[in-house]
Amino acid sequence: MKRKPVKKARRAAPPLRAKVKQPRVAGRTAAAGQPVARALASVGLDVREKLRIYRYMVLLRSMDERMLSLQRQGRIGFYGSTYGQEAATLASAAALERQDWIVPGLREAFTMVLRGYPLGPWLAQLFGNRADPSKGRQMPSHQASRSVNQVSWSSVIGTQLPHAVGVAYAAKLRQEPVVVAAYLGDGATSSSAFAEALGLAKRLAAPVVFCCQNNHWSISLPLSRQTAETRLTKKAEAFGLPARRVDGNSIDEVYLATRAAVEAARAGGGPSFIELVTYRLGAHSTSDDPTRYRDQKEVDAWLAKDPLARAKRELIAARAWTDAKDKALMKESEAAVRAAVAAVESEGPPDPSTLFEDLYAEPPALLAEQQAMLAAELAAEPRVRP
Ligand SMILES: Cc1ncc(C[n+]2csc(CCOP(=O)(O)OP(=O)(O)O)c2C)c(N)n1
Ligand SMILES: [Mg+2]
Repeated sequence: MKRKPVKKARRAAPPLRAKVKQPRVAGRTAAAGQPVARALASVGLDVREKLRIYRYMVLLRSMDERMLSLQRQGRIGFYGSTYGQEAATLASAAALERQDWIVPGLREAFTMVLRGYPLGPWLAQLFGNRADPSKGRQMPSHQASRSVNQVSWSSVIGTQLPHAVGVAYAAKLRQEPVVVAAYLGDGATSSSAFAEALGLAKRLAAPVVFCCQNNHWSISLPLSRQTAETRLTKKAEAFGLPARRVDGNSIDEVYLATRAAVEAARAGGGPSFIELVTYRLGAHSTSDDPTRYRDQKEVDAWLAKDPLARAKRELIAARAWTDAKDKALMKESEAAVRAAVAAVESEGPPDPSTLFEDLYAEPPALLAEQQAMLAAELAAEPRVRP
């Protein structure tokens, strides 16, 4: 992921509307699911569910901090953090049902853990070792598991979106009550696949909710320079999709908007689009240094809107949380991450014979020959064996 170094700090991204409106029914056009959606939106978010989401946000923050440190120590090769986007990521995923699918962009690997996936194999994927369910074949941070209905990040920007429409359309053809959450960044709205996916989704009335994390940056390119139309909802409306813009750092707004859109899609209302307005507080990835292109003042302004601090304040105000409990949760989360690292890091590399698995039910003769050759080489040169 190379980028040209930019010497001058860029102009700050355009400010948000001072006040983001209360959640309302997804979209403006009539959709079959609207009564359900309206009912849900007026109920509000249960404080116990909000607390559950917050706990995972804290765990994700601990994970991000620890993994950045491990990457700098050379213990993992690469990491993409969700720093600053925890509410947008986890509160939207929490609005899905178990049978729903997540097709992520670049920030949503940890939604798997929220949906019940264990920390151990999730972490082992970063080490690419013997405990990694993807057998060391994927770039780190590209976790996936059928057990929680989630495919891996799409690092090729935008290409996940037509796939997500395909998954949703398949569910529709099978008459299954499945909705697909298709995540994307603000930058992905400028990809050709975005146009293909939204046009197709509308035409097929596919049950897909496009969850766009507008974090204001596409690596070193600010929103104002990568797209002429910075109100991303307008881009979705151009394809006939109902579109909402919400405060992506508010658990309540994200959850309620996503829930309404998901239930509308499930009830046959077709696709919709949600712009989650948030901010990438950290680097694009461990291969990036944002101090070379970004004004610290802009970062500081968003640090004051940190979704974790905000959720903590709101939960304390609702008498559902205390400072003491919060301190204990921080410690507990850090300890959980450290324990999971300790449990998987020492695993050796995947067995070389696994290179030949998973592609063919019956390997062709040429592949079988190569497998035998590798086995013979390894037997003759045991030092290269894991
Ligand atoms: C098709 C394609 N073009 C360019 C890139 C290089 N690239 C990687 S991430 C990125 C920016 C993505 O920005 P955005 O969609 O806003 O997601 P964010 O990283 O902010 O979550 C780019 C241009 C790529 N991976 N794929
Ligand atoms: Mg972005």
